[in-house]
Amino acid sequence: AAAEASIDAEPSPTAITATTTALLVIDMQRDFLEPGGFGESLGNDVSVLRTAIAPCSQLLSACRACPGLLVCHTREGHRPDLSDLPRHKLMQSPEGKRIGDLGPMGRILVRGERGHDIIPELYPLPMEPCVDKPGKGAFFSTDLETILRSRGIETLIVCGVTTEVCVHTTVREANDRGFACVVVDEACSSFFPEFHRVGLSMVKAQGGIFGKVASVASVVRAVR
Ligand code: TIU
Repeated sequence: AAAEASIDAEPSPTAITATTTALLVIDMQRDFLEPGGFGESLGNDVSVLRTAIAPCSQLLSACRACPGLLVCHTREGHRPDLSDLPRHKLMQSPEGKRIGDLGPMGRILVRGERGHDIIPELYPLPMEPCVDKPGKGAFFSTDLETILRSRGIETLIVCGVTTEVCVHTTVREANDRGFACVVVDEACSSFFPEFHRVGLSMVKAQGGIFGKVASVASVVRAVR
């Protein structure tokens, strides 16, 4: 298992050590991946996001099998009293389908509801931290940085949804905080395939301005 290994990434390889590396699985929640949730309430077809599930599952299995490698999950959502919900975010969805409204999976994007939780295929194990975040970035208003620093994490392998929103925002936040990021192409997805493609191009342009991009296969090879 990756005592020291290299991920074949673009624009250049990334050296990793298992004990200073974390897999960060972003927002693989029913609210984004199943009909009747937050993603659909914003006018999106959720089916395209589901292409990321199998690749995320492959990554998760490989990383769980790598001794010392931290697996961490995030969920976007709000307090039941909606006291952490900005008004503009509330007003983004049409009336009746707003955050906090009752949908087929419970109250939309509210913590503790069925729709807010991680899909069963990728459900966190008891010892895997799951960070609840009110925003798009996983560092804003959360203890993710504390969790990563206390473990001495230096590199993040990032997957989840959506590429240009929560994945991008999180990677930008992480990069500025000194974490090297590797975004895993097929294990991320967007409601807009073009945004996925261009989003990843943005990450790896200019010598890797926010991070690097790798395939599932190259990450699996490195952690084996
Ligand atoms: N998790 C995440 O990306 N939240 C979003 O709201 N994404 C959209 O693309 N709307």
